[in-house]
Amino acid sequence: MDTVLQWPRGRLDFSAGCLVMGVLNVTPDSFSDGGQFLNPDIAIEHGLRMVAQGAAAIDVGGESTRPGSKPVSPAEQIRRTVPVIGALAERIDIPISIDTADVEVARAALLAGASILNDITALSDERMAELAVQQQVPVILMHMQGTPATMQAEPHYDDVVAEVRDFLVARAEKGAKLGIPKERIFIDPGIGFGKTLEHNLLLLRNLDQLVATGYRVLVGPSRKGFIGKLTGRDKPADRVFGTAAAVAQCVAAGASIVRVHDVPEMIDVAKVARAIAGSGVL
Ligand code: PMM
Repeated sequence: MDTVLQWPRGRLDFSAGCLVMGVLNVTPDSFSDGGQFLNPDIAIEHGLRMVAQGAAAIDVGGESTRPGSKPVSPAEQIRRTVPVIGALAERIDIPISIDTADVEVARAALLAGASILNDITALSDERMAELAVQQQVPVILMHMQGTPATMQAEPHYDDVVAEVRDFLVARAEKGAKLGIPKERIFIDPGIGFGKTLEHNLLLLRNLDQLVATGYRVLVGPSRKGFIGKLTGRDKPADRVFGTAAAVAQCVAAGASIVRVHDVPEMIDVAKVARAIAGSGVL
């Protein structure tokens, strides 16, 4: 796999090792930053701040997927995200991804200037793959057991690492068969999506098995519930150091991107972890 991923409307350079993607949720109810960036001006300002802090990409979402959350209509997701994506795309030159499982939202976001599809349902709707092929953009395919409304009720696996890996490889192969070039497919274990604390730990501990599939790996451990359980920190914003430990492990295991809320802090973590791992040129 080349160290630089290039597509008609974007570029990501992995030569220094794992990159940091900043999260920008334009929602009233995301578990960590819900309500903070619902005002488009404030969202745009935060996006620009993360770029200035060194984010390699920005992930914009208009639907909370926290445990127990209800789906948001495509029209409302578009209303929330498109103005923010449009304004950011005019001013920044790093890729913007759209966090949605809805193909209409994805299409509108790409039209507004996004250039990566972040699909937490991993091509459950084949039209998402067709859109990626037609628009020549990378896709992020995430594993989830159940749906956000029900996923934390009673997650069960016989072998969580093998099942998540096999699911992701199957979906990535489906995407490749539909015409998405392999190097443009990222796989993501979906930390917290239908997983107990033990499941999340096993996935992070064995992340090298996802990396060994040959697909680039993206991981989103940032401020999540498993960190709260381990540290006793109820407020997501207080989970920055816990997130740092998870990010260090992702970098050590060979992940290509970590999706985080605390961009400058995790860039420092990534720099040190990359240097220790001996990845990239420093
Ligand atoms: N986590 C959230 C939302 N979208 N997308 C990917 N690819 N991976 C994740 O782990 C992920 C995601 C959870 O909510 P947040 O936006 O509040 O972090």
